[in-house]
Amino acid sequence: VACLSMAAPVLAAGMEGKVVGFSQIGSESGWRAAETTLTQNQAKERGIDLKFADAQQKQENQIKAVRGFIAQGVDAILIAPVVATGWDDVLAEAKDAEIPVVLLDRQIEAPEDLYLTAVTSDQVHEGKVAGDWLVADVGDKACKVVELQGTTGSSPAINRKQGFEEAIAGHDNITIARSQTGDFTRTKGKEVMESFIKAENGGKDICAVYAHNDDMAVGAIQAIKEAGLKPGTDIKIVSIDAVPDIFLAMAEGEANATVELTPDMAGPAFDVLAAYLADGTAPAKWIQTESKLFTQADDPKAVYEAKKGLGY
Ligand code: GZL
Repeated sequence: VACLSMAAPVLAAGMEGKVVGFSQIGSESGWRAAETTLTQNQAKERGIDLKFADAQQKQENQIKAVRGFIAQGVDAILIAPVVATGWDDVLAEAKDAEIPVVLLDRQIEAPEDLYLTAVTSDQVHEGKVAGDWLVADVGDKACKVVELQGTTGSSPAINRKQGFEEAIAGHDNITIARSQTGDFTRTKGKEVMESFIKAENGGKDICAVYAHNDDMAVGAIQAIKEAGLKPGTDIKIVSIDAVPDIFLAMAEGEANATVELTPDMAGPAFDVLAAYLADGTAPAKWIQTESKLFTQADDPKAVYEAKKGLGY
């Protein structure tokens, strides 16, 4: 595992004129949109001809796009895999065509020789950091949590659930009363939170929301306010991504904690591809990006100002 600092990457040479196919999941969240923007910027700065395909969150569209890249004979392929399974066949086709594949921001369950490397955070750790924050915040008070899961079958949804459960294990005062996917979107996050509020005494019995990303948390905040409750005080809000809008909510006292996920996964991907395409240097199978907790104590207004220009 190679760990990365959050410092601005020094742009590596070696990819000028290369053709890279990028199968992106879609634009389901602010973080996803930022990853797309930063990938396109990185490609431009490095002289890469980026072929971009948006899959509208459907795996079959991603597989079709990858087959198209193989047919075009691209030099390399980036995939942000919407779900963790079902990739073996198309990755074997890329391997047969001797086209290296780099996974961005989500892992898959497949033989490691089918991809060059995966550039992702440690998503179990992200869930643990979120859970540890809540454990410290509630002390031994009884706390009923509702969970907004990411896309069903995606590695972040599986791993962030696991990490949060590890954090609250042994703290019997904290229980996850309801858990459902909000598919990483604001709209669905709001809808599911409305159903949780209805089911839990108008929301009065809910102590906290754990959302697998900030966009679902922002949707939940709207639902909580429409139910006449105060997000951030009546119901604590903890989520992941650290997109600018969660810091606006924090500055208003309407969100409490978020775990940062860098949207610049393409920089490290292009760096290792440059080396691999030059002389076959193979990177570690996992390039891990950092995770950092932010709370209301971290000057959220200033963080919002600093982040809002970074591709979101
Ligand atoms: C996590 C990434 C997730 C983000 C969401 O690595 O795949 O997908 O947390 C995005 O915002 O939709």
